[in-house]
Amino acid sequence: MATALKNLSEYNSDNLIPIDGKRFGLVVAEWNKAITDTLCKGAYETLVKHGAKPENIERITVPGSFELTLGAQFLAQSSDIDAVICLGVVIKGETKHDDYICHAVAQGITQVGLKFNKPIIFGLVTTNDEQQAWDRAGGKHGNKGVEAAAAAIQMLGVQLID
Ligand code: RBF
Repeated sequence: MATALKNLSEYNSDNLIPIDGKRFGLVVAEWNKAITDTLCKGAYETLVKHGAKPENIERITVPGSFELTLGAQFLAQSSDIDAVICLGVVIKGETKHDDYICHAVAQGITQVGLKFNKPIIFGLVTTNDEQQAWDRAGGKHGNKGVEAAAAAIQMLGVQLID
């Protein structure tokens, strides 16, 4: 299983460009708020660690992960924002709601990224239970928010190469 091998807080800094002039949007779902706040902290601290100015990081909250896509679009349509990081936690329940939400978010985020030609990062933790989610929000598998922020920075570097 990939997550058993990869610690989400470990990434290769060699690929990351300086981001002191860049502006970031964070879209954070309120479902499973304690966990998504921890993901958000990991993402925020990673951006600041790599030179982002706190005033250049805009956070918005949306009700649940399903709304991450529209939240991302609100931010992406602003010419000020260079990259958007979407953070949510979807935990399996008795029904297939998790499947519908995850597929909708994956497709929606892809569309927003292609429409606005900006990195829109899929920072969705999808697990069978709450403990597995905590394991990926600063627990034994690291923090998905850190990984998502590193992906955003790396993608901004990729854009520069043409
Ligand atoms: N949103 C999440 O971010 N994570 C969840 O695990 C989650 N589970 C849900 C389970 C059910 C049965 C429903 C109806 C909604 C759930 N949502 C969850 C909320 C969803 O993303 C969205 O905010 C609401 O459906 C309103 O559009």
